[in-house]
Amino acid sequence: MFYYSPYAGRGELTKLIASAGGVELEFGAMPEDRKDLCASCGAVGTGIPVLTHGDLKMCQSQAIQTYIALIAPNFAGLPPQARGIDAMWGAHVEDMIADCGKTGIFGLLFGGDTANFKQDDLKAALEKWFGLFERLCPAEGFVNGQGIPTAADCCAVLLYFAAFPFWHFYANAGFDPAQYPKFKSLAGRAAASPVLRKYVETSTSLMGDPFTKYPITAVCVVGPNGKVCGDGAEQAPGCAGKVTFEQTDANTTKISWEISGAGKEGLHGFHVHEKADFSNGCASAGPHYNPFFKTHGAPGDEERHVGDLGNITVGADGKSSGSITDKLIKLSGPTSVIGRSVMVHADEDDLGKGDNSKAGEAGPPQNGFVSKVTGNAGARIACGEIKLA
Ligand SMILES: [Cu+2]
Repeated sequence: MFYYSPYAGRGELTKLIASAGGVELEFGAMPEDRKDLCASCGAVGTGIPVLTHGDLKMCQSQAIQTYIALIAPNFAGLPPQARGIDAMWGAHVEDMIADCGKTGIFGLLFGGDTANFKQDDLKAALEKWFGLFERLCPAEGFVNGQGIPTAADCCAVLLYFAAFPFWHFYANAGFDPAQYPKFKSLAGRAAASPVLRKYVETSTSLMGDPFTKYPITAVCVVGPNGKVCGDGAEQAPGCAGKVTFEQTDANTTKISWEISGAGKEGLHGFHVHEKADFSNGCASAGPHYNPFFKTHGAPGDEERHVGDLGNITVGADGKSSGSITDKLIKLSGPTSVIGRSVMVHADEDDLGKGDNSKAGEAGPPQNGFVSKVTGNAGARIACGEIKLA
């Protein structure tokens, strides 16, 4: 039985390691006064997390992580060297938190104390640690060269995806962990691995955030964004409209749209793309937003990009309006779509169920043959940047 707060903090790494290792953790309800529970687990004061397992009662996050990894069936064959490297990563994470803590960030987060917060120091600490992590990350596969992520890879997932406290460190320091490419792709690979993907998607603690206030709203004004030749805008030169987003809790965002001039009647692909770069019209907005390294699918599928919103229905008058609710579109935190783009396509999105025979070929996706990449949704007829309202 594992006891911790509902947010990521120092409890999250244990949960990630349990998931990767195939250990089913039970979560205990924290008593209102936890003094006795903590004391019985060997803790000073009311420190958490604490763990009970049969006769075992213990505390200290790193010790609990080690214990869970040792009993994990998926890690049964891990050599001692790998266990050592895993422990090293865990210790680095603790040292990083301690370094960041010296900059007054927790006083700022919990008490609004701006006077004693040293932003430059926080940024320097993060740059120091991420420089190290980048150096320790493999270009491919996982840290210990195993077929599945181990605790070291779980550290990368934690640092990249956990809202509390990590994304508050980054936001307040003006720091972007996505600037570390090997680290970013290791975190994405590990999060997308079969042993972690379910956990990462459904965990309420990983991206849960005590400091985010809902609702959050955003708008996106879409249009052809110039470049009438070459990027599809000529197929519906007057396509324009507005898309609004409202996130009401950690896993619910309502997306409403009103589009006109969308050309032919019928279904048109409708996505969030990675970037709001329109330097080459809608063509330069990048692929579907896909932080979890998945393949293209329908909004209700488990295997889908975060940006996969399916189709909108355009009438004979070229207009479309409607709304959907989605669980993966977020307006804050590590997988926020703010600063990314909405895209309207000329053709129907086949939702990953069409011709995919050229998906593996080099070069840009070839429309009509890349169902699991683009949904074969054709030209990009309107796009715009998603901005906080
Ligand atoms: Cu698209």
